Amino acid sequence: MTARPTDYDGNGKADIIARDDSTGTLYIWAGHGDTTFGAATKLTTGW
Ligand SMILES: [Ca+2]
Repeated sequence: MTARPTDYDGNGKADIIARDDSTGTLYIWAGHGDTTFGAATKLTTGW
């Protein structure tokens, strides 16, 4: 897995996006702004 923090949805709270290198699937964990994150959500495949 490779991951980096970025504000993917533009709400001012850093989210985590990670790619599963074995499947090329991108997941996002939406940040709550207090260092906690929501459940993983599949973004897209083919990465
Ligand atoms: Ca965000």
